[in-house]
Amino acid sequence: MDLPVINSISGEVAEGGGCASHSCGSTDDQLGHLPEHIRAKVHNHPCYSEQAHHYFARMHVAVAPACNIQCHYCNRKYDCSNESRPGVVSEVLTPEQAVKKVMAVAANIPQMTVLGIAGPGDPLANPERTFATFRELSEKAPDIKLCVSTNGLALPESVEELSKHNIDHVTITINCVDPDVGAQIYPWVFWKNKRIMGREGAAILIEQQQLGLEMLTERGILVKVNSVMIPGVNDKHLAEVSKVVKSKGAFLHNVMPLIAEPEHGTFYGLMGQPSPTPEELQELQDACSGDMNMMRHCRQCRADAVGLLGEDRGLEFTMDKIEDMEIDYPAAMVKRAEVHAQIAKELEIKEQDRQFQAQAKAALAALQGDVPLARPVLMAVSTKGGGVINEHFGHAHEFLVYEASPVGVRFIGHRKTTPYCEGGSSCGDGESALDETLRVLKGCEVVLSAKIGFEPWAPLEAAGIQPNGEHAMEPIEEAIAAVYEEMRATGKLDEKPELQQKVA
Ligand code: CLF
Ligand code: SF4
Repeated sequence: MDLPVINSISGEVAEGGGCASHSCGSTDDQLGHLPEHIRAKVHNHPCYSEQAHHYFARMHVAVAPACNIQCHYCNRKYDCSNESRPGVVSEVLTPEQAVKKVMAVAANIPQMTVLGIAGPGDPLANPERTFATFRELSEKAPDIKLCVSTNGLALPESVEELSKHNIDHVTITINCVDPDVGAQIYPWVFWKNKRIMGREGAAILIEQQQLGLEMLTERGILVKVNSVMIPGVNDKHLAEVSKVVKSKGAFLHNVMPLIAEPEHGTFYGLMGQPSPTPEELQELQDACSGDMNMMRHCRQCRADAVGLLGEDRGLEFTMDKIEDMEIDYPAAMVKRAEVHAQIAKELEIKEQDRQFQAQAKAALAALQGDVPLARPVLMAVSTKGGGVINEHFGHAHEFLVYEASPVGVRFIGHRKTTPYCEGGSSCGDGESALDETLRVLKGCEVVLSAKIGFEPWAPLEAAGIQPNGEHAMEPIEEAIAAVYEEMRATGKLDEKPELQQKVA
């Protein structure tokens, strides 16, 4: 039995990979429900399409140092936590340096399709630097999508300028639509040359965010809303936020976990504000998904991130290395177009294959009657990208978690870990790294990797997680569906996952 893949953008079950009920001819099964002009905007944007993030990369340039508000999860020493992990610092670039860096990366990583400005402060609180970068890039590298992430305070006054530079993707961090909740998140905002404190400041911020959102959607600009889930502060409120932003035309909602550690020196970190658990985050994302398309693959990347989501190739492109690079961008554009066409073809073949298998499954089900209901199973996968299982268990910095059930395979989220072994046979602190991996895989019953060494095998089994290296280089969803079917056929779905409960 091949399972359908559930649309992680719409939440709908997409038979045969999404296109069975739409004559879309799409190369991206998850985007099949979207109109053609929207699909053209998101099919190769790694944040706006879960499917795209396996193939296409993004980069950020840190050109925007100043900020016009204060968030309780932010320490000014670090990057803007609205779009990145707190506790990382990016080197601030001039617009000229940033343009050079973007062109160098685009020439060397043809899969890089999107340039985002996301900090280290707020891009729209630094309009000259941000727009100088966008202006020059839209002229010199017209094949790169431009993207910006903002707290929204200066958004309404920037919408006209954003439209001029052909910016199709804007992220607004909206943590609340109620000033009483906002007063617990934002101690002040800087508005019309004055610092406005507490509830009054939060009310101004909310008003500007909502106005900016409406102005952008009126112009057809795709808006993603980021919200930081802060347990006890806005966790009960974010479903309402989802409803409101959806009603105003937001395309996607990304609920991210608060990261608050004392060593980051943030207000929340120092006062011991708890972060949500993966289960709490998933529960909220599921609750919001009834009203909104949810993003679940965000990596909270840094303001100078380079590469596929989840990887950071920034060290290959430091300014001293870039200074020595000769870049022939017209030639690079030809190469980039070839690579993009190649990926599109690969996706199309995968899509046809999925559709074929789904049709075969539907025909079989019609002959056999209804498939009996079985319990859902969480499975973890290690991948380096490309939508296939191609990472060794011991090298994985993160695992992607999927849920397989009788209605399909759906992406749940990612969980970071310390690689059990960076390679070779001498894994100095491999033991504790394995403990960490066992902890982060809590709730998963299977882990699929390109290869799993002998040593972690027994501890994984003892923790109730079945290691599986039989699907190396296979497409992720297909492999998961095959394992789930095998579990069903061998009666494993009738058993309770008792060992998992022991680990928990
Ligand atoms: Fe960057 Fe943000 Fe654009 Fe993406 S990131 S500005 S929309 S190109 Fe993406 Fe990174 Fe999550 Fe942001 S994974 S932090 S959502
Ligand atoms: Fe920090 Fe970003 Fe908030 Fe500004 S908007 S205070 S940089 S997290």
